[in-house]
Amino acid sequence: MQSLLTFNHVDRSDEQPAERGIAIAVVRKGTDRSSIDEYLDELEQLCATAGAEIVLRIVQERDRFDPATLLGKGKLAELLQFVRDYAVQFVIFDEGLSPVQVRNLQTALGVKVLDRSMIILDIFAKHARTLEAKTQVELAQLQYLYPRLTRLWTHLSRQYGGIGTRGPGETQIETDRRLIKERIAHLKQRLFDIERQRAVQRSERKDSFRFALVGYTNAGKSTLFNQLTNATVRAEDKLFATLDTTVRRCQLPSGRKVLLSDTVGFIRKLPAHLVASFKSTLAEAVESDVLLHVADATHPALDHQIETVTETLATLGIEQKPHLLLLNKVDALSDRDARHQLAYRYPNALLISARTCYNIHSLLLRMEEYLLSACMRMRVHVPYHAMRELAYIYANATVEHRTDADEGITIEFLVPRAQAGQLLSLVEPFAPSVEYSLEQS
Ligand SMILES: Nc1nc2c(ncn2[C@@H]2O[C@H](COP(=O)(O)OP(=O)(O)OP(=O)(O)O)[C@@H](O)[C@H]2O)c(=O)[nH]1
Ligand SMILES: [Mg+2]
Repeated sequence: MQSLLTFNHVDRSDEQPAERGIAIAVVRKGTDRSSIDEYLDELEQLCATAGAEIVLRIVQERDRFDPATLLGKGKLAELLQFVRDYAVQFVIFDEGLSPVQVRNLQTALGVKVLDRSMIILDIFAKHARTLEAKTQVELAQLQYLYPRLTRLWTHLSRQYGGIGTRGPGETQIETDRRLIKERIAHLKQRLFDIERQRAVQRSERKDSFRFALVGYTNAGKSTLFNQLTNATVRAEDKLFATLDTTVRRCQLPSGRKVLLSDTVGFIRKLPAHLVASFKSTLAEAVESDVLLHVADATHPALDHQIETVTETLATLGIEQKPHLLLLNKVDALSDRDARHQLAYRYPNALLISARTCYNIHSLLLRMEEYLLSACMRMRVHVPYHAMRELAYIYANATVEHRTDADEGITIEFLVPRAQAGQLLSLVEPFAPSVEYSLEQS
């Protein structure tokens, strides 16, 4: 019985020809055509990442949406004809479908019917590697599928298989809601335990200044991360190549060190369950000092992608955090004018190329500015009998300068504002033998 609920992914992309499908956007009359194209381009890219090919795109403009099937009867008949003519295995809708709509459409069309969330969940399932990511994906999938996990789901996966149906319950008919609930509770507990461990690790790093890379999926976060930290995390031309968080040290031009994290990317209409399940993965970004928002400057939907990321940051409650917009991939922009236009449209952004390292030094200098503006400079004279305190300073601050004299050691260091008070209270008991001066950078 347990296997019913265990996540069960089979990667078919290398073994079988890609599944073929029709992508359909049902929009209100008068919706801007270029946005619709963007949505369908992205849907097609999502399908390609999941291992499927879109052979036909349909846009259906409507004044009102039919609650039972989204489409009207006439359109549905037309769609059925396309399904037959093109011999496709699935139809995917850009909008969210209710379980009832999925069922009705499936009955009418005789093929698998998917929506955007299902394909995103499918890709997450395909790319999850770590225990944490697998647990998060399974939880999100079960929560998403819970209302659908009646006979419909097992019927679906048995009948059609393939993309959009990978997940719990592939092989068995018993879809006992009680068991699913138990599994959800179990996964939540497991995530809670993982999060507790993570919290301990994060608290050990809390004295370091932290930057987090965030951004739309495929913007180049991992490529930039590798450049800045000499790491080798997976970076590829795929949506959601990264599903977990990696933290590494990054050295700034002055030699000062900060921490940098790379994490899962965002996308338009990211299923709410996924955001909720990935909370522990995103905690590093939530608790960072500065966000580095990486955007793909060559993408036709650049503005919308930036907006989506800003909205997602707002749902995480961190849209007010200091952040720097990085317009990446400028090496691939065709002409100089394009760069100038970007610089004009986004005056506060930094144009970079993670691939060719263009402006990476400027980025490091900007990071240094953030660090300095959040720190205080202190100069302390420590007598030789206070070596324990000296060691404490070395452990908790960035020592910039040290002079050894007969009567003791004078050191100058940077300490994050938040820790300056604590450090002072430690140093003050030495008064009057200890002098200190504060200089704000
Ligand atoms: N031309 C160009 N391509 C880049 C640049 N940076 C990244 N890429 C390419 O963009 C694709 C995505 O890069 P990743 O670093 O995996 O992007 P990501 O933001 O980590 O993506 P996810 O983890 O999937 O959300 C890869 O094919 C990279 O080689 C760049 O500066 N210029
Ligand atoms: Mg990545």
